[in-house]
Amino acid sequence: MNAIEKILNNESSKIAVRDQYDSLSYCELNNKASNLSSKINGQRNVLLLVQPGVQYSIGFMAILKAKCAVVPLSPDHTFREWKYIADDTEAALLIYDKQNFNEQLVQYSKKSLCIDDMNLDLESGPNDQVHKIQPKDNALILYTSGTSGKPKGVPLSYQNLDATIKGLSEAWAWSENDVILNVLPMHHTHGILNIFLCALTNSALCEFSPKAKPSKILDKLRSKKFTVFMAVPTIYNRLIQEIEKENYNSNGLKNDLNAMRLMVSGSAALPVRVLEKWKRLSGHFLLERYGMTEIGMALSNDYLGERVAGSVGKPLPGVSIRLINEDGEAIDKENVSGEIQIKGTNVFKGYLNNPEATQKSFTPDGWFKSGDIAFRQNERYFIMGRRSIDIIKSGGYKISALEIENCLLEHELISEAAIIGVEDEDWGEKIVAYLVVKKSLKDQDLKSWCKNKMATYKVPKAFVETSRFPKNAMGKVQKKELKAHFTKINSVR
Ligand code: MCA
Ligand code: AMP
Repeated sequence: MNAIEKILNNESSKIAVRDQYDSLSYCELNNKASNLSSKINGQRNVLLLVQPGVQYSIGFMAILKAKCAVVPLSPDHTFREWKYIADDTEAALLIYDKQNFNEQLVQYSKKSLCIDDMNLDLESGPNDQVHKIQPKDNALILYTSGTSGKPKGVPLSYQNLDATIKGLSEAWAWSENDVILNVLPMHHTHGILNIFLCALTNSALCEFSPKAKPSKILDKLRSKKFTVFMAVPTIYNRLIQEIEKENYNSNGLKNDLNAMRLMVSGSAALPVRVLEKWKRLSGHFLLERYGMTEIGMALSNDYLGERVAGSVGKPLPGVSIRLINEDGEAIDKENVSGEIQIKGTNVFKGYLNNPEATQKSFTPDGWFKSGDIAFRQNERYFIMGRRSIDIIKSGGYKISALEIENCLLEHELISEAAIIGVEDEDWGEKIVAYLVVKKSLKDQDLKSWCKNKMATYKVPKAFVETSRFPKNAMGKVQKKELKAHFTKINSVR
């Protein structure tokens, strides 16, 4: 049975999802989702703008039961960003909750349903039907930043989701006894696929605590209720700071985390410094893995075997990996770096409405080109960085330099803009804007201007005004020089 079929047909009375307000058993979740799905029929791609939690789970499953694709929207985005996705997916329906009501978006959507206003408790029949899926149909459309500016739609079929979920279930020994704490956003792979869908496929319990502060996450983790936790490196780094600030007794902490069987880090490089500190304080050797929106998960350290600091491990079940050098040849030696390319049922078919980007992203023989550079040592992969300087990873979010530059150029006083990612202890990489301006601008005014146009996590953390950019003979901005300049002015300060 496909992983999603397993979820949609689970009639058990075991608790499936919980948040600060409510909890639902698998049977209740499926009943409510069936009731909601009867209002969705006929649409194709459905926007879901609901706070991560029980209502989100109902909305998500209802859309799948209606045989539509879920298009999750981030509550942190602006109308402009939502509109782009609504247009690109030609979504005919928006499901939202009261907390995220946005008049502009509701008016813009052809049809909308407020999930909080609906009576989903009716005794109804639709869930009597065994829910069957078509493996090649799209189940989910996620958006990822690209090198060409606008975010790209990544349609994932049931088959794609199934491959990653089954691979992770086997590799990480998921079971119905698991209880996972989910603090991640629910419009990206890490929160949706690795946490939510893996938990539900395995009849485990997923508890949502969106945007929890480090102290709250720690309290939850110490409650001994949870067996699995997954987060991005920024979150582990902040937990460490919180532990150090509060002077926690590390033996007490280790004892409190006894019930935890697996702690995972991913979405960005985990600094070895963070891994080691976390191990010392918590007793847990973080399991690092590597994935991408387009491919789900590809590489993982061993659950039971040895884990290696700084490595993302070996290919997950069903995933083929190869490294390719700059001449397009496969590298068969260890310790030689090249681009990671991926093949497997987990890999998507192509970007939404973007055959050109799709063509550029696959080799003629069907391997997906990740753009990440790695080498192999003792069968394990080590990520060295990305091919493009214009893709920035900040706090686990992938951010396109070009998208922010294009936006900044809409400002009447900005003539040139260059976005760079600079190393940062908290964010991994921090976004910095270099600007050539017609008149000097205050950082605060620029930040406020940006916040009307883009999610706050994309807003540059620092602005540097300059009279001209270093450029090569072709007129291309030399971003490495800007990075070096930023490091220099900050070491002087
Ligand atoms: C929030 N801000 C950020 C970020 N998050 N700025 C840069 N990068 C970020 N990631 C902004 C806030 O809007 C705020 O702006 C200011 O920074 C301070 O926010 P703070 O309260 O410190 O942040 P937070 O709200 O606590 O969020 C930090 C976070 C969050 C919890 C680390 O960024 C997060 O949930 N990241 C996870 C993203 C994720 O799930 N990625 C997986 C993608 P202001 O002060 O101006 O209001 S999937 C993926 O990558 C692949 C498939 C994979 O392998 O998993
Ligand atoms: P996204 O497309 O937002 O899902 O982000 C995928 C990208 O995150 C990958 O292409 C990598 O650059 C990065 N990434 C994910 N996991 C790791 C990891 N463990 N170490 C380094 N980079 C990672």
